[in-house]
Amino acid sequence: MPLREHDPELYAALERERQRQSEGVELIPSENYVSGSVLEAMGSILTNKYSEGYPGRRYYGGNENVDDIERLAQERAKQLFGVPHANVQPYSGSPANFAVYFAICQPGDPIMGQNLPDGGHLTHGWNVSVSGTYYRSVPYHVKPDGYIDFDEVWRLAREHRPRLIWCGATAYVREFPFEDFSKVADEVGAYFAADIAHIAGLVIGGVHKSPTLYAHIITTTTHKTLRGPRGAMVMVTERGLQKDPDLAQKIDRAVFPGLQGGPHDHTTAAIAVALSEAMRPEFKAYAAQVVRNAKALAEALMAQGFRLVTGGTDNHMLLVDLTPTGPGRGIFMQEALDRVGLTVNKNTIPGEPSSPFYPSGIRLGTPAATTRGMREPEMERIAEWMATVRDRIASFELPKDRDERNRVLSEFRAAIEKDQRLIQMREEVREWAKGFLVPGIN
Ligand code: DSN
Repeated sequence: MPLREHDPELYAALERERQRQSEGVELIPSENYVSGSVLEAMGSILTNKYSEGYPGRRYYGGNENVDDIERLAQERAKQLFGVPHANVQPYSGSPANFAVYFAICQPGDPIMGQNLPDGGHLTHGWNVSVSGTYYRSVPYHVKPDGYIDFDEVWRLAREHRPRLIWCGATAYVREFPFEDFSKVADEVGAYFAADIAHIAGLVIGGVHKSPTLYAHIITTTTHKTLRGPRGAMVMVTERGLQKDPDLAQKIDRAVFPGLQGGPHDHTTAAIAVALSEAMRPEFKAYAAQVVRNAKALAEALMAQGFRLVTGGTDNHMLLVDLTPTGPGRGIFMQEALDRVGLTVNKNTIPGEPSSPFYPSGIRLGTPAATTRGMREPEMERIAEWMATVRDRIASFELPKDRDERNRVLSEFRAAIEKDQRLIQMREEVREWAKGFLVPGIN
């Protein structure tokens, strides 16, 4: 029975989301639209199977087809990233990173990663995460100009002799200095893990330096610029095997049985499909356009008077510093842009003067819009809309006092609901966005 008839309530919500995804512009840099083929693999009967173990070494019968599928995904990952070992089973990025800790660290070991409010990831040692509580986290920071403070990285590494150093972030707009990190790791005897979740598709596309020659371990999600299903991989490089010949087995044991049970075979299949898509020449062209669009959007936003962290971007992402109009304004901008169908996320900026929940910036990126075929002229249009939205909400300031803040936020939400220019803009965005096909939907 079709889902529409089988579960109309759920179907209606799904339809609303389908509409939201096609009638707005997705600018969250960690999101993308997968192909119809990836969706087909993801929604397949493989979800019915249990497959604890690895190809040829399972704890359940009936895995001959799943073995073939998982081997395909592994081989494609190895070929694309030029690594000798790939584990494609982690459920998502955070479990992939925890597998790295479980494979090579003991509780209490010093570890280094980019500080969360400076753009780093929760799992790289932030204090509310297991990574910052079971291990002794020594975070490094970005300088006021937004670039990684490499003098600090050297100083902290020499002082604390970390077991593991992470390079990778969720809000960093410049090329990662993988080679420099490998020098630091070598000098202090640390493992060097590159978390390329955000930029994996750019690495494959040749528009961001690859960490393969420098890192011992590479982790990545598969659903961001890589344009696959929600999932992740942990890869071990030749360098990693030179440092520790057992590293691949340690990673595999950490993923299963260390942290996980049965792999999600439907996700493994969809990862294999996405990796095959990433091997095609069109994917290189896509990755290059993602970066061109990000640079065009950066230029257009700056021309509209926005201030960007580091003054631009090298990758798919932009970080807008809204402090010239007051601290903590990320929430106003995110919600007002949502109102007109432009989806971004509020984000901290270097030296954040407010708080992570009420940060002073917004983060945006071009992977999803580029998948829909948007190009440089469309980036200019988006920047114009963003500038108008900024000007419409310029009178709202975020109070420090909680009750006062709630009052202002209520007033703000009521104001953007009835602002005639924003209502009109919602229709403009809707009509315009519908002209760009969404894979898997149109
Ligand atoms: N949630 C991801 C992102 O948006 O960058 C990081 O885990």
